[in-house]
Amino acid sequence: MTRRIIDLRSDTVTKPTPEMREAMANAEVGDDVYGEDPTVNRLEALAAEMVGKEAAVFVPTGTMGNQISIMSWTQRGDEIILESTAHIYTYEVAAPAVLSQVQVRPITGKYGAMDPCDVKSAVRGVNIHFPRTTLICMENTHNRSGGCVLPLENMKAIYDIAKERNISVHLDGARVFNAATALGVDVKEITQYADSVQFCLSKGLCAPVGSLVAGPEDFVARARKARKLLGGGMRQAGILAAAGIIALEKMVHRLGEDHQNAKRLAEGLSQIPGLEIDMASVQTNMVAVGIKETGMDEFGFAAFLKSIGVLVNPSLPYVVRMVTHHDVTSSDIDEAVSRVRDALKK
Ligand code: TLP
Repeated sequence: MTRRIIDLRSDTVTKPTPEMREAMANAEVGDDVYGEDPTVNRLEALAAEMVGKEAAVFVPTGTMGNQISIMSWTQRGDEIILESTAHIYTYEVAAPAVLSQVQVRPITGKYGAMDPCDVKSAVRGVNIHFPRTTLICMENTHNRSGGCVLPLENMKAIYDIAKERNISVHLDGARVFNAATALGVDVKEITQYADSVQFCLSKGLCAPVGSLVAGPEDFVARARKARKLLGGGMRQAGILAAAGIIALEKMVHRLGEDHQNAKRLAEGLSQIPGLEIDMASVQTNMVAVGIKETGMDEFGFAAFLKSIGVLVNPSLPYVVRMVTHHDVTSSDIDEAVSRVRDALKK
């Protein structure tokens, strides 16, 4: 009997819904480099409005969204502050160094949150030896900490420090709607503490492709030009934007289900001898599972789970990451837990 594959590697694996596919097929389109794609224009206006910013630009990926934001806020030789396991620092191929030619100043956080005192002391003073600190990046939800949510007070404290020193703040909000859902607030309550925000349509919101970068008009104009520089000026992108509009209008409200499934998964796995889960870190749709006692490392454990039809990603040393999303049900979660329990028993 072939077993159904339960794919918990990432919420990026979600497929577009039938409604998205229909909207994509029927989308009104034009050449977006001329600003003439009505569906892209509608998505950008909707996105800006939702996160409380003046304007937004549609980009192919979250990585490009973060990088054009850094390019648009900084100059060559500047320094940017971020948390030491931030996606921008860990998973974006050293793009801040390559594209913006800035130096990154990583700060160790707790559950993804930097201590505002550490941020304050990392901001450079005026000195002929020092680079200029021109940008602080935060990430909410925070991927490498296991999807933790930055508390609003933490974001505010860091934003206030930045504003005192005339520094811009960028939010990597790839999963900012998960953060808003977990906090039970409108997403604007979060994005108010950032000058610019990047958020993804292609993760828990199920769109096939795309992210948005939102912020002040002049910043978005620079970001649009940086997108062109990187080859991200798309033509009849309304085909993609049509799915993005449905992602924002119809998919945000259901993210709580993914969070409940993550808790269910974490509770189930935590009963299994050899697996260790910090329940305090299970705040959204991710579960970081410590596996040291199984005698396998994160790569070996991921391969072991693959052999029983459960896909996960290796994360930190002796930790694998499991992500819940639209395309796994609560019974898939129960099935995954029982497969892991049975396989480890053997
Ligand atoms: N994260 C992916 C992988 O790159 C690790 C995932 O599966 O979680 N910011 C954050 C916080 C992200 O988690 C991601 C994607 C991105 C940016 C980049 O988005 P894309 O993949 O669209 O470039």
